[in-house]
This record gives sequence, C-alpha cells and structure tokens, in this order.
Amino acid sequence: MKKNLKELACFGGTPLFPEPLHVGRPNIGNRDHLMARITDMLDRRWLTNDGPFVKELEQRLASLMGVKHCVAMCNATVALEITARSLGLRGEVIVPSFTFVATAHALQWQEITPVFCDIDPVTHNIDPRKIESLITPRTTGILGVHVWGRACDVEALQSIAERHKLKLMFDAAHAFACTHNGKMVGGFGDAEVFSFHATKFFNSFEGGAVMTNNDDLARKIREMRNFGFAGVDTVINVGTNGKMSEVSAAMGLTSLESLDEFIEVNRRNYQAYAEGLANIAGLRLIDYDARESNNYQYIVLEVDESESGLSRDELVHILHAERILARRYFYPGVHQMEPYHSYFPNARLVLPETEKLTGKVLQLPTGTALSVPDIQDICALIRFSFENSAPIHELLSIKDKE
Ligand code: T4K
Repeated sequence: MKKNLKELACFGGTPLFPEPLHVGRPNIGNRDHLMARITDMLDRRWLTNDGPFVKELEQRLASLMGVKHCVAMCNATVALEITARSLGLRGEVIVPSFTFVATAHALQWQEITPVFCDIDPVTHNIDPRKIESLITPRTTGILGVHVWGRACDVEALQSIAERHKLKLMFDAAHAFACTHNGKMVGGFGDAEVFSFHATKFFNSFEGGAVMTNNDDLARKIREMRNFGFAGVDTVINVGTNGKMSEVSAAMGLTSLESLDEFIEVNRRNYQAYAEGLANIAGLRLIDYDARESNNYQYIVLEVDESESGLSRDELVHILHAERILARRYFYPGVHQMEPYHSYFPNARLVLPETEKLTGKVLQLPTGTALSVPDIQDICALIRFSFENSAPIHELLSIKDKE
C-alpha cells in the first residue's frame, strides 16, 4: 500500500505489481479437456471446413442462446462483413462511434458508409432518440452494439427499423451469455454477431459466430462463409473464407464447459471493485442490472476531472507505472480514426456524448487471471490517487514540462 507520493511508481517508487496486469487476459478452461480434443482432432485428420467440433459448437451455442441458427466464423469482423452483405446492406448504415473500430470497418470494407449516431451517456449504447434524424433515402440498416454486454434498447431500435423498413443487426461481441428482459442476447434483430477473440469473456483463440432465426439468411451466411459454394462444385455467389478451424472450436467447446466458473469469477471481481471504489468523488464504476444475466467482463470507470481533480489520462499514467495496464477503450471514438475522420471531419459536432465519454472512460483488468487481493490493491492505489489528486496533478504537470 502506498503511503506517500514518492512511493508512486510514476514518481520513482517501486511498481505495485512485479508483472503487468492486462485488460483482456484470456479465460482458459480445462487444459486436459482441450488437449484431449486436440488429440482427437489430429487422430481424425479433420482440421477445418465444417468439422465435427465446429458443428458441435454451433449446436451448443444455438441451444444456449435459444436461436434457430448459429454459424461459427473465423472472427467477428468477418462475421459482421458477411452478415451485412447477406442482409443486402448498402448505401448507409447507422452505427455508434463508441465501439471498437471493427464495427465500422466491417461496413466500410464493403463500401457501405457508416453513419455515426450519438450514444446515451448512461447506457453507453446507441441512442434511439437520435437515429431518425440520420435516416436518408440511402439508409438500409441499423447496426447496434451491446457495449460492455449491456443490451441496447432493442425494442426502440426494432420499432424504428420496422417503421423505416430497415434491417437491424447487432454487434454482440461483448454480450456472450447476457440477457435483455430475461431473454438471451443472440435472438434480437435480423442477426447478432459475437466475437470469441482471446480477450473476450468466451474465447476460441480467434473466432466468432452469427446467430439468427431466419432460415434463408442462415443459408446465405453459410454459403458466403465458404466462398459462395452451395454444393461440391457449385458456386452461386461471391463468398469469402470465414470458416472457423477445428482447433478454435475445440477451445470454444472447452471454454463453454467453464462458463459458470468464468461468470462467477468475473462477478466476484466486479463486486470487489465495487466495494473498493465506492464513494470516490468524480469516479463512477458502471453498473450491471442484477435482474439480468451478465458476464461482468468489463470493469469500466468514468473519471470526471472537474469533480476529482485528476483526469482519466493522469489516472491511466499512474496505473501503467504500477504495471496495471488499464485501457482507454473506446478512445478516441471511431469517428476520430481514419478514414472516418477525413470523410466526416465535423462528426464530433453531432456526437457530443460520445466525445465526452471517450475522454473519461477507462477499463481495468479482470477475469480468471486476477485475484481479489490484487483488486483490493488496485482499488487502494486508485483511492490514494484521488485522495491526493491536487499534489499528484501538480507533480505530473511539472514532470510533463521537464
Ligand atoms: N466489435 C467489438 C465491439 C469488439 O470489441 C471487437 C473486438 C470486434 C467487434 C471484432 O472482433 P474480432 O474480429 O476480434 O473477433 C482487442 C482485440 O483484438 C479485439 O478482438 C477486441 N474487440 C478489442 C476490444 O481488443 P487490441 O488491439 O486492443 O488488442 P491488444 O493486442 O492490445 O490486446 C488487448 C490486451 O489483452 C493487451 O493488454 C494484451 C492482452 N492479451 C491479448 C491477447 C490477444 C493477452 O493477455 N493475451 C492475449 O492472447 O484489440
């Protein structure tokens, strides 16, 4: 525990942790089960192309999410691209800027223009009240993102989509095993896309999946995932290679066995953070609705500098020096990244809430690689930093000038 400012690593003290603590450290399930699956796979000599592990994973996930179809993919970015294309999206699609850049890139890659919509400052999700003014004759769809696993206002988005005859898809990369009004995310809109990247709550090394209840759409997505093949020698459409490999599916099946444990650890960690960070002026830990199922994968703080005396970036600087590698997800907002910034140089004027949030949000480490005592140490460090915000702020600005 730090007792005076000189003990802070950013001012020359010893870092709190000997090894870096990462945001996005993978959750790893039972190694023996994974190795046994990999041995089976090698014995079978079936390594990819709709193999038995991929089929089993698809069935299990469809049943977990209560949807008719799950199509496993190599990653969520390609899954988003294939879904947008299979839905016939073109022209403009309305999307939040407060997301990972892949959401917008998946559209732009196909020359569909992402039109950025502002967010609700409380939920961090796309604000349905701001969508209709962005709809033009070129708009073909809405792509919502369930940020931090907290579902979008699905009903409001559905009603706008129906009124304007738009397709509705979701980037559910964060929302594995999360519910909305008690219903598992996966079955909303025309389709939902999940990421199983190593840093996600549920991982298959790299991977993703599309969930849909639409038979025709599922068939198209399957064909497009496999170069547009509809039979051994028959290609009926432009396709790509979006296939999940067997080794990824083996990891996915193994992760699935430990789902309850991963949730329990994340929930325990979230509670430890909530207790450790309670009542710090200018600091807010985002909350999760206890009536819903949550994966608690994201420990997200908002720093209000005017109240706390310390900026988000100063806090990140302090944490990094102590080897706590907090991340500024999502910063600086997709509209500030290229090519979008050049295409829409004034986008920030219509995204005031996104601009505010990207300046004050940060993520802390969690997951099965972290212990509660580690979290208590992190919280004590943060509390110490805020209690001493004025001298720390001054010393950091002097250091900056040197
Ligand atoms: N939509 C949303 C809303 C998303 O968040 C994402 C992905 C996507 C779509 C696209 O999904 P995929 O196509 O990836 O399936 C990372 C991930 O690469 C990316 O998947 C994720 N979102 C994004 C939020 O984070 P980076 O560039 O920040 O990753 P990187 O390499 O800096 O790693 C993050 C931290 O995790 C580091 O501190 C190191 C640690 N880490 C990472 C890996 C891969 C580990 O400890 N072990 C590991 O194996 O993008």
